[in-house]
Amino acid sequence: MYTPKPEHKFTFGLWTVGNPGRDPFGEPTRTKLSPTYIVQKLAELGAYGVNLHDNDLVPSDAGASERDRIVKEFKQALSDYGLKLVMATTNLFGDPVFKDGAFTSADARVRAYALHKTMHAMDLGAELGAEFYVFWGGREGAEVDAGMNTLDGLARLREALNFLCEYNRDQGYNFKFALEPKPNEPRGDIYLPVVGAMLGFIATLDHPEMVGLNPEFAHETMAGLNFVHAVAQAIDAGKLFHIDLNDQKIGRFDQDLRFGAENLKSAFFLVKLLEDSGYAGPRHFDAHALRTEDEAGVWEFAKGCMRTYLILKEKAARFNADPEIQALLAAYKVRDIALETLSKGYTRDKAAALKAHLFDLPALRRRGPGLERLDQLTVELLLGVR
Ligand code: GLT
Ligand code: MN
Ligand code: MN
Repeated sequence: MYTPKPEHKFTFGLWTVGNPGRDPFGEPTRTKLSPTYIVQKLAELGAYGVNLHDNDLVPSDAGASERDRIVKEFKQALSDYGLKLVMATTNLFGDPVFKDGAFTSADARVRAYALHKTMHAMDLGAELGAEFYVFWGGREGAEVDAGMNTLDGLARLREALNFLCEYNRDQGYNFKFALEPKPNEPRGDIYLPVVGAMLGFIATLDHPEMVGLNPEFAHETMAGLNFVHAVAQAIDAGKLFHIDLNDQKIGRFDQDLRFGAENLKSAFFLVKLLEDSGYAGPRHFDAHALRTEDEAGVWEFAKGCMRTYLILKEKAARFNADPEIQALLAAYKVRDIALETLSKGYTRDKAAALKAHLFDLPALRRRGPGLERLDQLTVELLLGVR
């Protein structure tokens, strides 16, 4: 029941299970795993697909023939093990050239190079069959505002995405673009820091229909925000294209913990939201094993992410089938057909009738909605005693 299968659409980035455990204070603790080995292992564990940055696969100094050899070998591994390349993205953060931004850099040469690198990376993603193209603006931000770059930066980001949407159309790639917000790290402040900000920005693009979101659990959580609410807003806007699942303690550096490792209740409501809303996209675990772990720990980490998701999915189904929980929910959602009819679909008559209506305010003030009981039952369900 908790065995991952490709139909569950679980994916991992090459950089996630391939993370060697480097941090700002210490050297790697694990040896590098080759992309083809990662493909083999993920397929064995029941994943659906794999994701990559251009340079996760092709080193930045590789020549054309070296690139073609690597890509051919990787394609072969995908077909041998039956794994899909689901999402591709560009590394616009590692090279020092991007230290003050890529698409939003104040330097026109850097901006042009960011477009050049992204178009080549889109070609790579298309060649490998990716459906989604992610834009995480890790370096698109600032530590100081003395450069007065924010307003210009937003205009430049818009220009770059408009350019790349046209490239996407012109080449017939049909990628779904997914923008990934993050409040900070590696920059002191990153532009468009949260889901809502990104949604507002997408509406200003030339092809808003081509562009959606790739929200990440850790990123809203770092800022102390409610990730489940952010995802709900993305779904409501029809913009949940892709999702990065992981975990995070509030107010810390970006920890990218195993899914469900920290905020189990939020993870539960997130899985319930994804499943109940009919989200059909990939479930990407953008996380990595603890730096303490060896390779065996890496695969335990990957199995744990998928298993926890499936356990929470089963808990969500139980929640939906639990008669007492459902009765409490029905009582919580008070119906009043006459008032509901008056409250939607404006007419002058309805407005006049509503204005004249007498409400039993003392009764409304007295009523408790029953959330304590409902939440306790949820906790008991999660703790396995229900
Ligand atoms: C990087 C970042 C992630 C992004 C990846 C895509 S790279 O690991 O922390 O949140 O999703 O560029
Ligand atoms: Mn991410
Ligand atoms: Mn992260």
